Amino acid sequence: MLHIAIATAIDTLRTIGLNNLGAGKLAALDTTATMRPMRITAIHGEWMTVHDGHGDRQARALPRLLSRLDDENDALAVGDWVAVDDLNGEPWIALRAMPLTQVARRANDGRRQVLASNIDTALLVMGLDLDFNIRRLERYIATVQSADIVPVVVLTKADIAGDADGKVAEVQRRLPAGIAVLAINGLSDAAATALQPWLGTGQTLCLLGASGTGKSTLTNTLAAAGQDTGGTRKGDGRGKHTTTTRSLHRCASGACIIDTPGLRTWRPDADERTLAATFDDIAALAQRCQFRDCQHELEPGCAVRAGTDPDRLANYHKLLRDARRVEQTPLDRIAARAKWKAIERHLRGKGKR
Ligand SMILES: Nc1nc2c(ncn2[C@@H]2O[C@H](COP(=O)(O)OP(=O)(O)OP(=O)(O)O)[C@@H](O)[C@H]2O)c(=O)[nH]1
Ligand SMILES: [Mg+2]
Ligand SMILES: [Zn+2]
Repeated sequence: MLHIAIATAIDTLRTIGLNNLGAGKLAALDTTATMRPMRITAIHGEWMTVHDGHGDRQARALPRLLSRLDDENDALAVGDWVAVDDLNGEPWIALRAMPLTQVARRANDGRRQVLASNIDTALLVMGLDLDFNIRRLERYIATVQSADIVPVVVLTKADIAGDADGKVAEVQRRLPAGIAVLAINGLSDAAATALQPWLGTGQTLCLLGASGTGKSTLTNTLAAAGQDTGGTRKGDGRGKHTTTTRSLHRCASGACIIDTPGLRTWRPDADERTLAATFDDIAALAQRCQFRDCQHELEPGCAVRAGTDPDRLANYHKLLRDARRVEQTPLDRIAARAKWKAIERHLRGKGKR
């Protein structure tokens, strides 16, 4: 039921990124008259910063909400729309609106970890210095697209890179057409102009990338956020993990941007089929393979192998293999290993003849 408190707040919440679909999800919550709709803008352990469009407060979440989400392998994240209740003068997050999108990953122990919610565009940040790695970029893109979020490739440090235009062309050649690739200087206001198409009012962006690539630098340029930025460790060009928590900031353009700590590993939280579908260039070519169930490995008449960059295809296979491994039960894994051992033995035997 659309409660009066929610209905009157919706216009104010638009200034912190609420769109019509999000408003619908908020309206679907079973709120009471004392609850107020807000957005989670930062999480520091048990305490979260929530914003109502005018100002922010620190709140905790009701244990019954936390345990219900936990049961569903879900969790509160920066960007969530929530209903905050007043209990004895203290704000408590009582309900969460169903997120329109979530950026999530699998932790090492296999648990699902939500990084951010209600994201329209993910800026995949990669430095044009030592950090440059197209395979990693392809993994990020597949993960983001399988969550129905638009990826934009942002190559930073264009001002100090040798051949920024050449690198942009290299990335564009490798990726399917339709994925935007930009080279920017994150310290310059020109970065806001380059990103303008994704920075409209009501849009929420999320920065993803390794440490030291310039996510916080870009956040400061777009949102005057005052985020700490770090130097780069001498020698290996890697960042120092300056940012340690995720936080949402308002840009002058009316968009919201979520700064995140550098990703070390990012194991996708998506099944094999969904990930495969994000490689739409490969899916299109696969229609023309000789065998309907072609795996694009060694089969004759494979249109994918003939028409795809070999490194892109190798990365595709690796990503799907990794996804399969996460989905597999220990018994499946033993069976798969036995099968490969048998094939290897077979091939070795052939080689000897
Ligand atoms: N010249 C130049 N320096 C940049 C650019 N972007 C970032 N830097 C510098 O790179 C260093 C790291 O930038 P940060 O913004 O802290 O990187 P980060 O991605 O937030 O790193 P973590 O918080 O550790 O994940 C800082 O010294 C920045 O000034 C850029 O486009 N050009
Ligand atoms: Mg940072
Ligand atoms: Zn094929």
